Amino acid sequence: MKQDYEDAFRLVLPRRSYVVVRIDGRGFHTFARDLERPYSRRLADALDQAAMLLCQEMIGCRFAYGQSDEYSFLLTDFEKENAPLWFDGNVQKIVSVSASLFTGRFNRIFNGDAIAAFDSRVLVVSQRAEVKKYFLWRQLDASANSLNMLASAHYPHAELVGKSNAEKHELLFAKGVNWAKQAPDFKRGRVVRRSAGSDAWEVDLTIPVFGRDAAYLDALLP
Ligand SMILES: Nc1nc2c(ncn2[C@@H]2O[C@H](COP(=O)(O)OP(=O)(O)O)[C@@H](O)[C@H]2O)c(=O)[nH]1
Ligand SMILES: [Mg+2]
Repeated sequence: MKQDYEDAFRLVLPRRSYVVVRIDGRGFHTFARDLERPYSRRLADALDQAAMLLCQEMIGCRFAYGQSDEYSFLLTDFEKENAPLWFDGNVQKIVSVSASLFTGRFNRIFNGDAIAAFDSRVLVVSQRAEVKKYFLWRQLDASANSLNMLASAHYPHAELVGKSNAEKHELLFAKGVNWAKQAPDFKRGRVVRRSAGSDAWEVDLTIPVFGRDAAYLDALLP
């Protein structure tokens, strides 16, 4: 049974690569409908707590970056000879256990009426420069999401369709709202990383714009 059926779907990650695991809330457009707009601290805090648990649990986790309803985790196994890879790189284990741990912790902390679900996917990136680009890409998405959330808290959807980012900034300005003055983590996202000189994990709520301060990601990436 194992050979004929289970092993046929056994997919294993290559060794000594950068591995990204991304968790994303399922249907959060609906789940978050009644939450604080434009930005919910309750939602962000529960996501951060769930991400901290995964950072502790995932072997080889270096840091995690989160925004909106998602968190991306970077895993590596090449800093030491014979460093282990989480679940020996078994993809089905990695995606299912990461999603279930994250989902369990999130729901316990968030303590809502509806059950939130999260999907998980795994990506393999061979080049360090491409890993940087991946996190730049997620942060660009964070800023775009953040502006859209702010704009839709002040204008009906119909008035925003087809508007450029510059036009959204102007519309907000007309109501005395300035996106630049929002909390830094709601504009740029958050990072879970090891505290300096300790094994404990902490959330950094004041991360820079990755594209402007290259040193920040550089220090996090092996
Ligand atoms: N009210 C509120 N909603 C949020 C917040 N952060 C994320 N969301 C919602 O979460 C959705 C996440 O987008 P996405 O993953 O693309 O859509 P999904 O497929 O519906 O989960 C956004 O469209 C928002 O509706 C927040 O801070 N407050
Ligand atoms: Mg989602």
